[in-house]
Amino acid sequence: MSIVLHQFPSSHYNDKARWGLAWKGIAHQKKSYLPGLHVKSMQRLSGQTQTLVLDLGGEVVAGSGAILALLEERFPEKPLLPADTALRSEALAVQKRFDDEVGPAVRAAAFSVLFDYPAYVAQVFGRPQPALKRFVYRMMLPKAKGRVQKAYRTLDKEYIQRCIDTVNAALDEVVERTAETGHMVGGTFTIADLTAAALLAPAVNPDHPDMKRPEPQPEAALELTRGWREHQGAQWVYRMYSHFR
Ligand SMILES: N[C@@H](CCC(=O)N[C@@H](CS)C(=O)NCC(=O)O)C(=O)O
Repeated sequence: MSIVLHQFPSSHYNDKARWGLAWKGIAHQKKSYLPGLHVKSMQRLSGQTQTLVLDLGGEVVAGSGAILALLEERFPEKPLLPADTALRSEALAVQKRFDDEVGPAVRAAAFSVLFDYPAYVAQVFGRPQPALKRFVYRMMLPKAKGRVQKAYRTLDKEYIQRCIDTVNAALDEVVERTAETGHMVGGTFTIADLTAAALLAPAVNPDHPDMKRPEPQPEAALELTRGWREHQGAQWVYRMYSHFR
C-alpha cells in the first residue's frame, strides 16, 4: 500500500504524525511543501488548506489527531492509546488540549521573533527544497510577513505574552504529570507523551534531525527560548525524543 505524508518539514503538528509513523514502523513517503505555497495542493488533496495530510492507499485524512487515530486503527501494533478506558480518555484529552492551546501558543511566540529574519525562516522551512526554490521563497518572505503577523497575531504584545505563559504552564504541567512514572498518562508511552513532546519541541529545540533548528539561530530566538530550554520540562521532552522517537 502506498502511504504518503504531505508535510511541512519543521512543523510541530507535522512531527506528531511523523512520530506516529516512526513509532509504529510504518514504511511511507514524505512530500514536503513550502508554507504559503501549500494551499492549492492541500485543498485539492483533502478539501482543506492546512498540512498535514496523510494519504493511506487512497484514503485521505487531514490533521494530526485524525491521522494518529487512523494509524492506531489500521496499525494496532505498538499502541499509542492505553487499553484502559479511563486512561484512554485522559490521554485523548491531553492530546486535545495540547493541540488546541499549546501548539498554537508555541507557534505564535516563535513567529513573533522569527519573521524578522527571513533568511533564517527560509532555512527552517525550506530545508529539503532545491536551492533555487529556497532562494525564491526567501525573496517572497518579506511580502508574506504582514499576512503571518495578522494570522498569528504576532504584533499583539498581550496575546504573545499569554502564549508565552501558556508554554510556561505546559512545561510546568509536564514536570508535574511525569514526576511519578515518567509519562503524562499511565506508566507507558502514549499519544499524550507524543503530543506534548512534539508540540513543545520548537520551544526547547530537541536534538532530533526533524525538529532541530538550524544553527546559528537568531539571538532573539535564543532569548525567547532560553528559559524554556533550561526548564526541567525540557529535559523530559529531550528524553521522549531520545528514547521513543
Ligand atoms: N490542528 C491541526 C493543526 C494543523 C496546523 O496548524 N497546520 C499548520 C502547520 S503547523 C498549517 O498548515 N499552517 C498553514 C495554514 O494554515 O495554511 C493539526 O493537529 O494537525
